[in-house]
Amino acid sequence: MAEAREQPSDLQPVLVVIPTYNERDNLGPIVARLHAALPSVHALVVDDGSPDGTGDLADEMAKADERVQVLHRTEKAGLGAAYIAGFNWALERDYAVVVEMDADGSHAPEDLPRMLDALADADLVIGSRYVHGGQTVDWPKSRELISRGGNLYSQLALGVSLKDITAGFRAFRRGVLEKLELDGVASHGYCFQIDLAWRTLQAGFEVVEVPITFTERQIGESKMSGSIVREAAVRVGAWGLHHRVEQIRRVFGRPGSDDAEHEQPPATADR
Ligand SMILES: Nc1nc2c(ncn2[C@@H]2O[C@H](COP(=O)(O)OP(=O)(O)OP(=O)(O)O)[C@@H](O)[C@H]2O)c(=O)[nH]1
Ligand SMILES: [Mg+2]
Repeated sequence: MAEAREQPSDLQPVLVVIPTYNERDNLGPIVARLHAALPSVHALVVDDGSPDGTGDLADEMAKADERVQVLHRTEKAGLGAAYIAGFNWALERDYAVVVEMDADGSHAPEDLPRMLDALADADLVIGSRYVHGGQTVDWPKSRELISRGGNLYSQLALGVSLKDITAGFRAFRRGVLEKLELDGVASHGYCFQIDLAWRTLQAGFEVVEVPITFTERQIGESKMSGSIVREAAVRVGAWGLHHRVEQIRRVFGRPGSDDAEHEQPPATADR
């Protein structure tokens, strides 16, 4: 169990964004664990009108604890859109660090203090299942295969060495989110995670992976689907192709035009 402690002053205050869709049974326990591990962090629940009343529960929690805030959105618009809304909410306030964390218990809040420590020497810290010391618990082999396949595909397509670019447990320094053009991010499912990591690397920021223990959700339903996998495959392939074309253009002294891939952030660094 991680001990409760304070973060360096330039890494405070911290906002943990928790997107929810039908997580009524998971939300209370995960926020309690978060505050046991890190009493001073704030949590923002971004709920997309969950039919099971997760949003109402979040309101009750917010009433009882000033560290909890809620952002209600009217319809299920995907994980990516929920995070972008949460990031914009954070940037309108004075948060120095913004964390992504699932509500389903897969991301252990007890791992977060180590991740925030690593942020002292990084701009983005990714909680990684696939670096030394990282692990998955109770995850069906089929899901791990999709996850590992998605990572290998991303490594090959984008030429990055991150071991877990699809991971959704992350801590960003505020400056990263300010620099990335968040309104141009259209990815929905776990492609959103690849998208943000890729944009962060392209902008020249330091990205570090810290080992975590990822545990299969115990309660509730996964929102993972075939269309989420297809979205990632198509988009990541297109980004990789665009990146390679830009590299070739640079070698031959012909800087590319901006209209080649309208969603692509400008490449300011080669990683
Ligand atoms: N606000 C909002 N939250 C969502 C949406 N889709 C998923 N989430 C939340 O995002 C987090 C991750 O979703 P999961 O269904 O666990 O998806 P996953 O972690 O990729 O898949 P599993 O590994 O199967 O759990 C959970 O807290 C969900 O409740 C959405 O459309 N809107
Ligand atoms: Mg999950």
